[in-house]
Amino acid sequence: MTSEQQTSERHWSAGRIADILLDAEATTTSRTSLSAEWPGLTLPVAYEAQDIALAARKARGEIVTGIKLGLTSRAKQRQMGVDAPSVAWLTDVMALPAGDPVPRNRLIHPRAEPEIAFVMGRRLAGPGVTAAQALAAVDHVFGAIEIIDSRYAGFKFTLEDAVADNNSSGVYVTGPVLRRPEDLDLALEACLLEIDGQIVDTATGAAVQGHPAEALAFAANTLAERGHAIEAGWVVLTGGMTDAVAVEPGARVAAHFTSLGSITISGG
Ligand code: 0L1
Ligand code: MG
Repeated sequence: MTSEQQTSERHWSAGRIADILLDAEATTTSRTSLSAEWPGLTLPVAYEAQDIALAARKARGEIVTGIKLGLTSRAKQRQMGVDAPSVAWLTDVMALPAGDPVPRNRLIHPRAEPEIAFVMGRRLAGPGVTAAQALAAVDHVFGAIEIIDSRYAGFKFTLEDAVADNNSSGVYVTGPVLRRPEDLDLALEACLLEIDGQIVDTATGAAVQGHPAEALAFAANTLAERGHAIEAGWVVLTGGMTDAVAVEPGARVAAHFTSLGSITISGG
């Protein structure tokens, strides 16, 4: 096979993977892992599929509003059986207004996870970004609940599958308290995750790569390899602090942060 044929095969595969996953999302239908069927689903191909899907989202009018890290905490890596973090895209339709219930009609099997989120004050471009440089580019920080949804049955996937699936993107809701990053110690920022008033998990920001700014630096450096930067004004979800918990219809999910306030969402 010539190198031109190899490139075109790679593009075709990434494009097909993007189509399959966007269709599964649109029809709220889960499927089995793609990596089992496509041995060519390497990490670069998975990121290429993610970017092709983003182009399709933009073509239908969605606006890129930021990025979401995935699998940045040991809890999440253990839960999903992977050992590395990853980066994916956020668009405007993924932001859920505070007070809205989980939009179950758009989701297959929603799960909730608490996160520390940033809004960027200035552009951050890798390579070589350190956590200190990353934090200096942040304008403010807030708490968030991400409602993830996987297009794979039973959330069974490899890292490559999850990357191609935009890191299980669903929707996210942001908390009521904005803080400057220098005003709090994010490694010590704690969160209690509650379902129907029962605490189901707890974590501090240190669960996220030792400090959420490390996750931000990882994102800047990983995106740089693909020719992207993190733009001023973008939201960055730094990754689930705890395991993600299934959100049943009628459930009440709450995340209580030490300094970043409380967020409650109804399971719809
Ligand atoms: O924040 C996260 O760690 C999201 C990970 C996406 C993969 C998943 O758990 O479904
Ligand atoms: Mg997440």
